[in-house]
Amino acid sequence: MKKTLLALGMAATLGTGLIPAAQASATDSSAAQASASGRWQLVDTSSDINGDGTIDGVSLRKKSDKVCQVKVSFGPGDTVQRSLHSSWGNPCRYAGSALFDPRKGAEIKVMTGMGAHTPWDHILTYRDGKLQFQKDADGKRWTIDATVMYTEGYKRVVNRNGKVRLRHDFVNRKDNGVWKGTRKVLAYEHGKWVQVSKSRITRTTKQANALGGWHVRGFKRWM
Ligand SMILES: [Ca+2]
Repeated sequence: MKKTLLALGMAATLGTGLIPAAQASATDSSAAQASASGRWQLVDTSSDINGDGTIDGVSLRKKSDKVCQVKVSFGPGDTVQRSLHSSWGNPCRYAGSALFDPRKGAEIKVMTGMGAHTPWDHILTYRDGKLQFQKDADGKRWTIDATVMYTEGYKRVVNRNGKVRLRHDFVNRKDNGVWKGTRKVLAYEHGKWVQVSKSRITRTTKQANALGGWHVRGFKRWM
């Protein structure tokens, strides 16, 4: 197992990019959970970021107190990188990759800020030869939360028409264990997430706890 991961890591580092994505093993969790230092750190060797069917290497480094950098290696001499600016402490932590939008290639999530209990994430997607920001419908960064008084989360679903939708639920605790709030449903249209509906929701405490965090396969739930 270790040897396999090492081989994958080397392939990604060297940019050979020859291993089919379907055969790639899970991300090395110890590397993925480590915070980036000033030097490039390979954090993911199991994701296909550009959607060509082979795995790519994802690296992170904390360039400064306010800048986290992401680099993706596709092959020899073929890399792209992007700087992520933070005004919230810049933890610069890799939070996973996922088939998030409906297009080919995985999106990359990086935690670039942390409040008292609120993580702030950048999500990147590879488009037109560049790493581009994938923005929430109402902001550049994405956030979830969980406290005794409110909880917030995103869930990727496929609706009955086969379309990818992203649900954003936010609820506040009211009296008698009742939680009330809103559900916004986002669709990915013309290269961005747009809100297609908004409704009032009511949840029990157990249901409210369950909706908090990220519910997207490949993204860590709480960071
Ligand atoms: Ca690839």
